[in-house]
Amino acid sequence: GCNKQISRPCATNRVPDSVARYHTHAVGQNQCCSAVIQQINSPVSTVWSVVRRFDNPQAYKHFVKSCHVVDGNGDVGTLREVHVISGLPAAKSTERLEILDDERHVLSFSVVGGDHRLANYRSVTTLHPTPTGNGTVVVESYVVDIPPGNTKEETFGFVDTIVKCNLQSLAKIAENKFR
Ligand code: A9S
Repeated sequence: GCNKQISRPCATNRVPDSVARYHTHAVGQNQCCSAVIQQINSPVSTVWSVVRRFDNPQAYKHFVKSCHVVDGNGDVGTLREVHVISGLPAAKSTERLEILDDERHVLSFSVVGGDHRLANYRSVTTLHPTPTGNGTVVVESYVVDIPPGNTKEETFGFVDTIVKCNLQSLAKIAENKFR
């Protein structure tokens, strides 16, 4: 079978080219890719202090019950095992840190295992200061296989909802951090 990959920026028409380049994914024929954008009324340094903790996603991801680093010490290649709350069609996910750039504020991870249906999930999260410097724009894009039996629209619907929840929770936490 043919599984041609095309590289395209994923739903990031509203961001500048300098940002879109981090959100350009190789997307196979049975995959889909999308992006969620969230404005936060807190500086990049504050938001980054939460996002950069690959070992502590439960700080803002409500679906995460617990997380254990199973290999590595925080560098690229570090593996974490995430256990999720009940009620989701999954119990755990094994994830690999792909990018951690403290200067450009870029974090990326990929899903390498688990008992869920989001095979080959990979996301990239970038933070950008608003013109005043008092705020942050978060862009989170992802690419994932469309699970057998699901449509592209169902896949977007499911994943976009989770990512939006995570970023809204991130905004709440970052905005309350130093108050
Ligand atoms: O954790 C993230 O940043 C984003 C997503 C979409 C995570 C999804 C998830 O962890 C569940 C919440 C358990 C849902 C995975 C990998 C699979 C699911 O089915």
